[in-house]
Amino acid sequence: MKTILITGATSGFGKACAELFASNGWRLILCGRREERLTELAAGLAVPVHIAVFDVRDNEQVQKMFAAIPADFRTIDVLLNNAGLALGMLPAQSADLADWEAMVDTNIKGLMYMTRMILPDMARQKSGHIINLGSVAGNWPYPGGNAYGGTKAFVKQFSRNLRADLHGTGVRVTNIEPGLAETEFSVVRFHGDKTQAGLVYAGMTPLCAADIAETIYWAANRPAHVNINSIEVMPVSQSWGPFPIYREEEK
Ligand code: NDP
Ligand code: 8X3
Repeated sequence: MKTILITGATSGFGKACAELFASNGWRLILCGRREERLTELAAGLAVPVHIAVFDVRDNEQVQKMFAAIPADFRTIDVLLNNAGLALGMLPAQSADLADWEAMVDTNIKGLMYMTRMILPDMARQKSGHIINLGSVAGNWPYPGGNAYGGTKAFVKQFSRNLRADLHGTGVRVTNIEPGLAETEFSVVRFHGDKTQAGLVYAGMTPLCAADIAETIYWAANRPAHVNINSIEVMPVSQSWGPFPIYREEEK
């Protein structure tokens, strides 16, 4: 039985991955800050589940979590670095610095803490797979994407550099880069404003959490000699626009 550790399993992609991997017989380590959600999720799954309640931004909590993993769950085949968030969509010149710091602490530092803890074991066992949640925002700029896109660009390049360092170990690294997907993502981004969040998906069909879970499951289940470096996925109704050109007569 294989084991996957999923950060951010209380909602969205992480929860959908927990359900999909469990239905395919994987043992799960489910992480998040909202304990009651993890307990409820675990209760509905017919595989062994270890719950870990902690904040990925706190390296001491991350280290304690790894130390407390029960023996049966210690050989981790896949680390899914999924916990993350966007906060705000204001232009950089008026953005809230606290939002920027929270995104850096979660999307960059939290992901690094998790990865650094698990890599020595994976390198020693000469197998394992780090799957990171990047974003189209790490590939393409858009107004208001500023620090969020910056954190996901970090995730992209960090993923590639991990592959370089892990050369010869057999450890795989994949960066998943979704576009618009309806989860709790936009409610979090707009600080709980459900109306504003709903407008993001109005009149279009966004990706859903199951779409990304299936993509992640596929990447995790390629033969051991195959490394999927990255997968960018958008809803059909999301694409690119022309470069805006500022004209002197604009008001
Ligand atoms: P959700 O808001 O639905 O889920 C986010 C998850 O991250 C929650 O389970 C939350 O758990 C966890 N999380 C957030 N902060 C922390 C923290 N400090 N410590 C521990 N866990 C934390 O969003 P999605 O499922 O959409 O997002 C998952 C990932 O996918 C993120 O990295 C996001 O940036 C990325 N992504 C999302 C896209 C989208 O359009 N939805 C597109 C591209 C990428 P809890 O609050 O319980 O701790
Ligand atoms: C989330 C997708 O397009 O809102 O990473 O940045 S997008």
